[in-house]
Amino acid sequence: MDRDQLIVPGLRHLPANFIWGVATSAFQIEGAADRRGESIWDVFCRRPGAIADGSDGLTACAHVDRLDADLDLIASLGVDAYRFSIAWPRIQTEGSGAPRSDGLGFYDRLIDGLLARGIQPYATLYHWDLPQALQLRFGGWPGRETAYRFADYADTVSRRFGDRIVSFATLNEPWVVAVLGHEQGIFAPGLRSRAMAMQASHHLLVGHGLATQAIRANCQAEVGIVLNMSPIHPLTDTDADRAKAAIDDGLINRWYMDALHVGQYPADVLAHLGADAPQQLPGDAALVSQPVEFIGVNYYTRSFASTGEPWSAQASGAAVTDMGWEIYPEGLTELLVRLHQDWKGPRLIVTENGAAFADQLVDGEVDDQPRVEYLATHLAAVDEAVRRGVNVTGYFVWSLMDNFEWASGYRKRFGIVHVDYDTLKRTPKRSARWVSELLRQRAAQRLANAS
Ligand code: GCO
Repeated sequence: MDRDQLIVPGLRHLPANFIWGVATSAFQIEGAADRRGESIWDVFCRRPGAIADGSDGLTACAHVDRLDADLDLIASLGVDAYRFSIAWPRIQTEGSGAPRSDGLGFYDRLIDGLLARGIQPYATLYHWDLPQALQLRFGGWPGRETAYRFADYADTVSRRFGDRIVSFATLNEPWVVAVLGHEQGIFAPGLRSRAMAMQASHHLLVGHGLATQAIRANCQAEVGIVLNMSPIHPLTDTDADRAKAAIDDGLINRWYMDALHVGQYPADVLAHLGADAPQQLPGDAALVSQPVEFIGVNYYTRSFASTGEPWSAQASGAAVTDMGWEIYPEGLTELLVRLHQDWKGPRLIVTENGAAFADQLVDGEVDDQPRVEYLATHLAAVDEAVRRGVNVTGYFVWSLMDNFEWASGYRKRFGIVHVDYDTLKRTPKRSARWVSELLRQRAAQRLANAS
């Protein structure tokens, strides 16, 4: 691919100080399970049929034991920042009490290694790997005590790392944790109760609020939360599908955005939930809706609502990724503009965007042109949102490297770096070269503009 094909035409509206990054999560890449406590995902992986290929995260990409080489890999991309998550069970084996010195030591090395390479550490406190001991003692997130334990964990982490972490996200995707984990049962802990899911959702947000207070007491890092959101379109133009779209939008988008901005859950959703609506305590609303510096937006595709289909029915004939998700970059512009217009909240960061494709390593190369095109079109969609007045300040590619894709195991590859799971060899794909060339050209443009 020659150079002039590499830049994304038209990225004229992203600010010069726009943050460019790549993202991962602890359970999906770290491995070294012998040096942390057990999480609910370790238990879920042992459930027959839970994971498509019967795999687990015990080894994953063995990132803990390949830290320096992986830090060099991240630096080679030319990114400004790296979004990673801290494994709660690697800090507190059973989710409470004195922190593990080996766990603190690992994240010290990770954070110091990033800073030494000029890369800003963006840490997520919770990316789904709840200590199993809290599931057993308090029932996990449906139990309010878990939110208090989370605040204690956030206090421990922000005391230790808050002097070097640029940005803390308290939670990654509370909707996925609550609904896929507690209502649909397809993620850990594999429960099937809408009432428990909605109570978990509320306690996750209470935990977010308590953790935000703990972080603010300990350091100057920015604080936010990461939400998975999508435009929800009726599959057909019928009253039934339009009504379904309104409620689905309420459950996945408005539930969190309203709670975080105004401290109230949407009335139509509460009515829809009836007896499954969560129990709240006095003071929860103010706790949940305390100001944060950013909302992280994880976007992959739009969803369709149909009375005939559960979530994310796809438009027939659309181009899709290896996950079966429609490739719909316009949806990212639509979502960002809507979030800006409807909530006028803090600045937005695209904390995850990327795609799985059936990548093939051929003669030491992975030509993932479809992923280059996915990233290029979605970056252009962010640029268009900025042109339309949305304050988007960063974009993180999901993901740095192929990794454990939850219930799909290792069958779905999202990385811009290929991982051979037999040898754990990392091989930058065409998309990694494209990202580093794009960032090289952006840096050159910044220099030219500054001179
Ligand atoms: C999510 C999670 C990631 C996933 C990625 C692909 O957004 O679901 O944050 O851990 O791996 O999104 O599904």
